[in-house]
Amino acid sequence: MSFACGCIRPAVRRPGAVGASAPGSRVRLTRCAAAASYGQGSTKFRETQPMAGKMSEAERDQAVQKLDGWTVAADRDAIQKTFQFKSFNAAFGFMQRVALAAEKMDHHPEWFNVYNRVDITLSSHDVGGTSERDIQLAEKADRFAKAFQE
Ligand code: H2B
Repeated sequence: MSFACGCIRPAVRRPGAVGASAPGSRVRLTRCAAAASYGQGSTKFRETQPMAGKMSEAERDQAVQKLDGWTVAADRDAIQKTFQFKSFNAAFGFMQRVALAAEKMDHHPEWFNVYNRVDITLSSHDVGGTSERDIQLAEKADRFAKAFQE
């Protein structure tokens, strides 16, 4: 069984539940919590929000210019930015905000953190390049960063 969110996850067994599955039997699959709630991963979201397709180079370059400090990656069709904060606490607080937004969007960053620095690369793996989802997540990241850089 699979779901619109793409999640395939074994059902959580409650302690004391009767009827262990026989060896080799199929695990019962259930819908993930993220998809069950009204988030971007939900069926409802997928029905109302078509997936943004791959941008042309010209569209991507124009969109990146409008962002604050984002550049096109040298070696692939992706956008990137390095964020600096006053402390690890601030950097990690920022990452938590981005992570929650990313999960809601079902669109996740590639990132690297050391102490007060966070390098983020955004690309849409499903279309093999940059899409409007990357631009939207970049804008959110910029907004969250401001709050943690004050
Ligand atoms: N994140 C990013 N950055 N690109 C994707 O194409 C993508 C994602 N796809 N997060 C999602 C999850 C996909 O793997 C699931 C199955 O919807």
